[in-house]
Amino acid sequence: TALDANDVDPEDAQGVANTVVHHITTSLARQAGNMDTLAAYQATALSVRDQLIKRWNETTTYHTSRAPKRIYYLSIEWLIGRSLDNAVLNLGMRNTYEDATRKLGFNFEDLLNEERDAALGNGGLGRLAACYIDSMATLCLPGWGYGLRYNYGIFKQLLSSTGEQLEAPDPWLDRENPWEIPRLDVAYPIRFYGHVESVPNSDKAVWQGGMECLAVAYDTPIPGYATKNCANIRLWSAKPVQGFDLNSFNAGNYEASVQASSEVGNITQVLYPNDNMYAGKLLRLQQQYLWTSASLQDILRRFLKLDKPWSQLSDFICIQMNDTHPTIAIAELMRILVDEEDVPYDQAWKITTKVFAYTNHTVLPEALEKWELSLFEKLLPRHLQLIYRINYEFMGQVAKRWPNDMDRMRRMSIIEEGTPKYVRMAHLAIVGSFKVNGVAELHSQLLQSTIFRDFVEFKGRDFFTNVTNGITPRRWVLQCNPELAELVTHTLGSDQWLTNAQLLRNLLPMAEDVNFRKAWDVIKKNNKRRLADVLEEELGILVNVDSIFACQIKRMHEYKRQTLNIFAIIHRYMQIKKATPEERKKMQPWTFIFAGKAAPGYYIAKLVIRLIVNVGKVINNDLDIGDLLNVCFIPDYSVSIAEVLIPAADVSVQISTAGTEASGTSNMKLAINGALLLGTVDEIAEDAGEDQCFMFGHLADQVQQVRFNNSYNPIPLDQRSPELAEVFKYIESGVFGDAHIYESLTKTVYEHDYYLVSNDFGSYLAAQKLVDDVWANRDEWTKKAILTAFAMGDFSSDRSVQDYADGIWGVESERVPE
Ligand code: DL6
Repeated sequence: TALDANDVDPEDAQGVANTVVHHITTSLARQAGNMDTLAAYQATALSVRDQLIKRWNETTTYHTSRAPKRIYYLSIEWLIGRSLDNAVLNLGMRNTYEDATRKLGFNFEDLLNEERDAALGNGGLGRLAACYIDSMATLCLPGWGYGLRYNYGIFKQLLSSTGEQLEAPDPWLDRENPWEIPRLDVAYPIRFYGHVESVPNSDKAVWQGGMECLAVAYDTPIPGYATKNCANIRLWSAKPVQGFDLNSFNAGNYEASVQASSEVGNITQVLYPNDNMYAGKLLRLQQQYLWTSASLQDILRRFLKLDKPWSQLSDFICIQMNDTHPTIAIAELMRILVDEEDVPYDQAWKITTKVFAYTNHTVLPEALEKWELSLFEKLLPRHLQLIYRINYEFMGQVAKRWPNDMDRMRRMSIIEEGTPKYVRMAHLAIVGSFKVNGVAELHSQLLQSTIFRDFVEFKGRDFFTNVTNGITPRRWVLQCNPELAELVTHTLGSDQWLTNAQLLRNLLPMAEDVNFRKAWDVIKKNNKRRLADVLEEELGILVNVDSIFACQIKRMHEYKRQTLNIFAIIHRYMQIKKATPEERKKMQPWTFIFAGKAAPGYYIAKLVIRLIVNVGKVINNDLDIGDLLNVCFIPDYSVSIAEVLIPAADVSVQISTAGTEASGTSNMKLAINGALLLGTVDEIAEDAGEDQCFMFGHLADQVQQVRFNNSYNPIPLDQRSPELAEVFKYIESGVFGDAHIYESLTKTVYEHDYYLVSNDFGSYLAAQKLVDDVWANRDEWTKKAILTAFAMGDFSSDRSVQDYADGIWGVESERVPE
């Protein structure tokens, strides 16, 4: 009987079943005849994990022997979701595991549902990292991800009976996590606070005292698709250096004896639940430093084994910073080189600035990280000294280039003057990197013409670049929409599109093929039924599967304008109520689906959820309107929920104020699954063709002027948008509950309307009307959906990651031999 992963034939279901039974009796210490679905899931996961570890070891050995340049992707968030289905698909063992678990009396789908999501992220940024590591493994790039092992991921979102968001903890590690490998022997010391003593006649200093703790490694192997290569995400957990203080314990003071340990444990306790909004909390800076310092120590330890001089560091290492969260790594590398490795300051700076590259994910000012200087100095005194020196040299260069331009110096400085003073992390990231990129064409252009304009003049245009985001077609088609994947593979005659998504373009002519369209419609309908069942079971809402499923699934944020959508829904409801039976017959049925979390402290975003839920209650219970309109808010949005929602969508609602959404990746997932884009400016509209999309609203270069007018030359709402004024009156009449509740929300629009909700309302309604018209001709609709989906090849994360590898990282594929 084969029990060792090395001996299992990937197609031998019985052999695989034996490995599962082996884990039930040994790892889980249970009777094989007495296991529930949870135990069966756990044993199956452990069996799959054996396969991953085998590949992980082979990859590590191979890469060590080849000593290639490596890429390290530093991301404070990793929104991985579930791993079992993805792993068996990437290993090419999905069918074998399905058969094996059937032999043991289980339905594989049931096992999949036992898994908890690894929800170590807020939204787009963390999910992007997860897609990128999948692509790095699939492209066989020698690379690892580094992050934090939060004991609690993003909070669970509950809804009160009045529609308010409530937050509960997400104790995802309460059950054993079969996907991680604890590396208790890989632990690095981390210091906080303390004081600095300078070393005379040298750049060096000695940082000592304060609080010391350990960062301990936990590895999550990430298998590539159709390759033996397996990447790794190394997550750090904070541990006290000593379990407890024995002296206090012996003196009978138990509380004091464990105090240090609980303080340290707090550092990696919980993920900050803020998306596109920075928190400014000491604990967050502790997280950032623990993570980046441990990662750097780990990276440099591997480099030192190569026995190369420091001057060659950038020949072997590239570090990609996913947003500014890891920027302190720049100062940390300087500290290690100067203070610990005796490298002179100037040389250390040359080495450091060839290693780091920085990706910016937002132009929103409220999301740009800046640390209060006094807090920074207290926690990381040596790093602040180094940042002062970096800034001093940098300001010198600016002054040389633009003498007496104090205003420019003030704008560009890493230190923001004022009371209080701040350390601007984006400025440090730019000054310390060799390349900076935005995440979509428009976003990268806006970065260069707005927040980083001075830096473009200083560094030159080539320093800034664009790498458009992407999503993995393995999880976002093969795994979540197996019927569509099968249709594509069958029609193309091969599954190579899964690693070369550009091949999808070859299917564009199928839009004209009536049989293909029929097959397409059947799949969409099946996916819609699957979602409708969930809506009925979970929310008790019966929806019409022949209605237009319009999905807006993303974090709740004013700039994303869920407001525009819910106000337009109310408008539609009012129109239906007014319509005669004859007019109603001509109307198209819609089901609007929302999902997304609001940051716990974001009052307005939470109010929008409340409005959506309460509007839904009224509309869904109004028998008079039949099934012309439904509104669903699915609580606790997660990667797993997205996997059910996305294949079922007809319309992808992407209606952020133009220029505010850096890239938006839900749109890519929705489009590749055949949802038509209803939105403001978006790069994917270029590939899909604007004719396939429903675009509306002011453009990015008009926004500033409109904003200015809204604030300084305001005209009353009933003139700006009579339709919206009517909607507000309706809300104020109390139809959706006590009108006072929503006053602060409507006030944001009545007054300065920073996000142009009123200015874009009319054109949004007009765009929905166009959707209605096309839906009336179902054949045309299906053609557009097919043309959209198969034009999405460019938005594969394989393309994005290859762009990074070629244009920024300078790393090459190192495929483990078969
Ligand atoms: O690049 C990934 C993702 C984009 O798709 C979204 O458009 C953007 O809003 C998001 N940005 C952030 C910024 N966060 N911080 N800090 O999450 O990045």
